[in-house]
Amino acid sequence: MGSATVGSDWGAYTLMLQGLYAIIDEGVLIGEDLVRVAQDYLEGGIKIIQYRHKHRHESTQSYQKYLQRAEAIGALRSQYAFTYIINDDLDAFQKVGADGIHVGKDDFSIEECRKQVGSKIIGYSSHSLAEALEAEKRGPDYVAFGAIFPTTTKGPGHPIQSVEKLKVVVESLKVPVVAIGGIGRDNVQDVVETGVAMVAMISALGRPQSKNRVTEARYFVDIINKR
Ligand code: 3NM
Repeated sequence: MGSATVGSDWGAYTLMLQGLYAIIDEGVLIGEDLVRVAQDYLEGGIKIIQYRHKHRHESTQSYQKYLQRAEAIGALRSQYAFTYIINDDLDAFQKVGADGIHVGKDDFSIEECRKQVGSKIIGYSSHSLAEALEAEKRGPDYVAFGAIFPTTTKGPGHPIQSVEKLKVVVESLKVPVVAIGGIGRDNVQDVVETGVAMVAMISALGRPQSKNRVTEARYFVDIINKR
């Protein structure tokens, strides 16, 4: 599988860049208690959580609430050992003392992030082998590749890859790879068999709201960690 080593001074994190990678997306889990959601995922054994809120700047109030939630999720690290990643917001990353930041091509550059986060984790979203290889040269700690399957979480026109393409990316990169997009009960096994280091999910873990999220998280953690 993809190496999960992220640098010589990263001993404590070496094991944390692998396994199930839960994304708590404000736009998908609308109106829910996201700190509770995070807690359920952690109870279910998840070790990597990303908090993502693409509409955080709609008002000052919504940004403040977002920051409070970001902080509250991060504070769960006093109870659970997990890696906490903030999506595309260096200010929030600094304010909440997160373990890492995740960016894509329209966000802060990897170089800018590195200046600000030092040796903490930088993740980058890629949508082709060429982009993944090019991004890797710029020094992220992991590269995500997607969407592996069709997903309603991203808008229409989002590129859809395949398990075969994922396998090529996993074999071509030295940094750990995250598979993302449309992954759930029906296809997680195929994704795991590519040897990918991490498997990211938004809706399969958190939707519908009636799901027992602890059980759901544990189901996926067991499959992903079994290999
Ligand atoms: N990024 P779900 S696909 C946030 O291709 C995101 O980079 C993607 O959500 C990419 O697990 C995606 O609900 C959506 O499909 C993932």
